[in-house]
Amino acid sequence: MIRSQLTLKSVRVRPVVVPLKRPIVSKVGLYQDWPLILIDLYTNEGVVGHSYLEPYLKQSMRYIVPAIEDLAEAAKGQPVAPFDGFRRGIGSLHLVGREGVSLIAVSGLDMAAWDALAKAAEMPLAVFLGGTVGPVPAYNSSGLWLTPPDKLAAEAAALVAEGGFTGLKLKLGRERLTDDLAAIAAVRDGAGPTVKLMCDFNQGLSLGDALVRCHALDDQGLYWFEEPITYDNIPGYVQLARELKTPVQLGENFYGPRLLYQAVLAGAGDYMMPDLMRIGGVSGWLRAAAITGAAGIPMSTHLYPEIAAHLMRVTDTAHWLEWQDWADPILSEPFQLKDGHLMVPDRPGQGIEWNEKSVARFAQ
Ligand code: SMN
Ligand code: MG
Repeated sequence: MIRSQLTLKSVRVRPVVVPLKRPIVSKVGLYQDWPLILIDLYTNEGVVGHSYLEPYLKQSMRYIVPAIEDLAEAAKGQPVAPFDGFRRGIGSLHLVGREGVSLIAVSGLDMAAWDALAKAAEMPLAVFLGGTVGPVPAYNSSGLWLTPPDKLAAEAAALVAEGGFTGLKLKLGRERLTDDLAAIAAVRDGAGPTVKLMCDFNQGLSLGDALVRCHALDDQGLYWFEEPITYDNIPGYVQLARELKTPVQLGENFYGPRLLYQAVLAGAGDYMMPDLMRIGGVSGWLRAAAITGAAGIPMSTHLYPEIAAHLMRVTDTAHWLEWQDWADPILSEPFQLKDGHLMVPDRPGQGIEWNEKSVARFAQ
């Protein structure tokens, strides 16, 4: 029997704030806890799609939640067809901007729509997209913030042990070079010499400072330099990527595949790592993956490890999955890690369901 099209009935959007094991101390802010927006997309056929967004700023949920609700209201009764929904959503919001909140809201609904479609087909999302379930190489990005270097060795050892990881993300860009060097040495000490160090500056440096700092760290054998400067300073990135031996990574702040395309064309980075909330959900990711795939640029994920793991199984130039356990508190069955890999579960859709008790506890 051919299953008829799913149609959108309603959407429930819930803000929660979950505790973090290790507070975030970074150039993008200090966070003791972490806001999540949970989206449930109900269809007239009874299938429910889930997704979540990580908007960083608790207060931003006040305006992102209604944007998602407005979009869903306008799509009521329409087919759950994410590519169409994407065009319709961004088309309706472009007058207030094609980027920022508009794209964030569209992305959240897009991910829930793909989840619903894969569930209706009774397939894991990776299988629905033409791939298979299985392990995805991951690095642990749940710590090593801009905290005192003398604490980092023990933390690095603990982060490796959380999943047999062979890669860790480390924040750099301290006031003094010697402190960055001390942080790198401490992490190597705790993690062991073979663990790859993905180094993130979170746009904290001016181009001049980035040239000085990155050249000074270029012989440290670091795995990548991530976002040394403002994400949209494309000529600056072109210069950094040309001058540095260490590969330059960027992309978590690209709003939509076109910005990524322009960065690829310009030669702005060796590696790219779109964020699902900004690139346009699953639809945006698939389009971005076609661009990096054609260009031969390795593509990594940013946040959203559960859905990102499915997408990595079908991404031509799939590189590294960024692992954080931040959504675990509200998931009924958090994903499993094995030997530095995140295991894509053999469950329908993304394979996430909410732990409603925790959701109630962390509700805003
Ligand atoms: C990041 C993510 C979430 C909070 C702070 C910093 C980051 C990353 O840029 O790449 O993980
Ligand atoms: Mg980053």
